[in-house]
Amino acid sequence: MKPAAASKRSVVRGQVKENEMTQDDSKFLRELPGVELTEQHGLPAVRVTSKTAAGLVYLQGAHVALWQPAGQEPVIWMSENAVYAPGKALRGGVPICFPWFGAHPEHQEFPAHGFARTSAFQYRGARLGAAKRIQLEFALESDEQTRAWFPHAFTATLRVAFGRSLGLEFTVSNLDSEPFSFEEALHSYFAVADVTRTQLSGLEGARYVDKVREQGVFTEGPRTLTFVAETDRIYDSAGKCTIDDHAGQRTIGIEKENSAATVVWNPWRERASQMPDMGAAGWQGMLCVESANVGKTRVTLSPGQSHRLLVEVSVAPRKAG
Ligand code: TA6
Repeated sequence: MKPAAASKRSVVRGQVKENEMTQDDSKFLRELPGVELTEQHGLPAVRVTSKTAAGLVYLQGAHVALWQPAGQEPVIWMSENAVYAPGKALRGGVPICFPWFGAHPEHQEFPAHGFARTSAFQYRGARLGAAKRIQLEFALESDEQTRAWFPHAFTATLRVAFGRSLGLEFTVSNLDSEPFSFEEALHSYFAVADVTRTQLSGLEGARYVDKVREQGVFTEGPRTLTFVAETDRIYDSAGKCTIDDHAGQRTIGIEKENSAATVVWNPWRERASQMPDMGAAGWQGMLCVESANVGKTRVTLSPGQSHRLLVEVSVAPRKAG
């Protein structure tokens, strides 16, 4: 990684494959057909309704809570028992974990998974992108409150593109005069018809830390993953993953850029029963596959540098077999 003196637009960790969200220089508009500022469950949100998809993003946490391409069941899972209240993390959707993942390393009393997911983002507007995807932009800027937890000047921006595919682009910029490090994850909950009949491919042969087995380090075997018990793993993996949802007869493809770790999580029956916002049967209908930079893959930014994490999600009918 190049040290300091980089321009504000420089991006760390090698070449970013540009997508239409990063290439597009057009402005985000306050008003666009199919985009509505609204309130849902008492929280401010932006709703997208187009021929290709429906979407919903809460301003709290820039939390994507719905992506439903036309003719499909929702692809992003949201708990029926989620608690919607200011400052309370929502169960489901795509929580943004930033600037740390899990518990804070020194201050256990700080919010789990960082403060981004419970902070109010600004809505900056919408625009129509390539393939008729409606793009939204949300931003969080450091202030007195964030400095109490993370003493650095930064901006964090989420761009979301709703269409037949879902695009997510999370950018962190260092506006400080000192370098800083952070962890990040787009903690995506995907909807599956039955997790016990779901396979995940793309992690074969990858090393992982298993939180369920005392943080032990293991190497994944040559087969696709199946799910039979609580799963909570951080894989060294920058590649594509595919969820094969047998019961739902569809596959969900998750491609990413600038993410060196993939977190896979399902709490399973017992742990889920201790999580009131998960709902009794909720765990069976979800699988978290999270695009992350955590632990040893945390990101360090020099003053003026930015880091961009890109995720593209697609859905397709399952091929027999
Ligand atoms: O990403 C997996 C994980 O870190 C798990 O350890 C699990 O606790 C989960 O996130 C949910 O965390 P939350 O703070 O949302 O309850």
